[in-house]
Amino acid sequence: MVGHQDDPFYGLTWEWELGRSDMKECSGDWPAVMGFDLGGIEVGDEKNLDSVPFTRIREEIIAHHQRGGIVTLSWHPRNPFSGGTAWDNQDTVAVRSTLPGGLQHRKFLLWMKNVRNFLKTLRTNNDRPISIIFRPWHENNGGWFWWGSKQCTPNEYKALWCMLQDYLLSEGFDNLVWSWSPNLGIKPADLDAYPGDDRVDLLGVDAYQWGAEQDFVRDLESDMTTLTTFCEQHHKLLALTECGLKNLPDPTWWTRVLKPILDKFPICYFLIWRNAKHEYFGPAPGEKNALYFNEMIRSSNVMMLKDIVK
Ligand code: BMA
Repeated sequence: MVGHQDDPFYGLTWEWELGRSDMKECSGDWPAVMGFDLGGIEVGDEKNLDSVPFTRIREEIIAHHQRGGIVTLSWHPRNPFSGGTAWDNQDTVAVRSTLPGGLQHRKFLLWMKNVRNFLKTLRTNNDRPISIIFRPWHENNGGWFWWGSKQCTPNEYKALWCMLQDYLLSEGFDNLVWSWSPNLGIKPADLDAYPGDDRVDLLGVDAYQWGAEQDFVRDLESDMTTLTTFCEQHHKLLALTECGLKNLPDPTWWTRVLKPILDKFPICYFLIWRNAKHEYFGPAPGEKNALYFNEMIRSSNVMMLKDIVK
């Protein structure tokens, strides 16, 4: 399945217009999967870290579910220790501070409650909870978030994961598909932070082509090989939980670079990152890459919304 982050909120040439989507406008269909982010919900903000009102996020989650689509949520919470952003990676105490006995534990309980309160409102028109692929604490093997592997130990990371999960489970959420996704370049030691078979349903990797194409291909094939084996052995779902080539300098990237890799692995979706003006990752009408995107989605193993709604 094809996914797109923040698909219905903004595109290359527009913002906040209802009913629009760059992907739909160049392909005729919605992505099968839509990704949204909860960053900012923890402190009671009305808009998320990318200026999307949470009321809009709720409406689009419900709309996408009602049309038969799949929703995935990430969360880039602020640094509970410093008050900085999720990228405030200067200290090595932030994770520990959230845990029971930690200085920020009480504050973090409130933050989790704000997440809970939002998740509780994600219900169908006939009042049933909407299934969500929930993907907190991602890219932890990088050193850029306060929950990164340079910022906390694997045990602290797992304690953070479990605290959030146990809280939401105790609040009755049985509609969350728990997704764990390190960043491209997975090393054996990174699996020390894997929260456990009883705590993860779907594994993935976040993989962008920032540098040379051959490095991206080599690294993604290597990580996907590792994860495919892991998922087979542990009976988990596999996805490419974030991906993209920023601003698509090579319009043929979809069919020439990405698709041949995807074809080799049993992934259930790939989530293309957002189309913001200063950095876009998906196709848009009038862009040359849209031709190649459309060619990619014409393949029988690539599914947009209409392909999954029968
Ligand atoms: C990053 C960038 C940021 C954005 C963040 C959360 O990859 O796109 O601009 O704030 O994701 O969506």
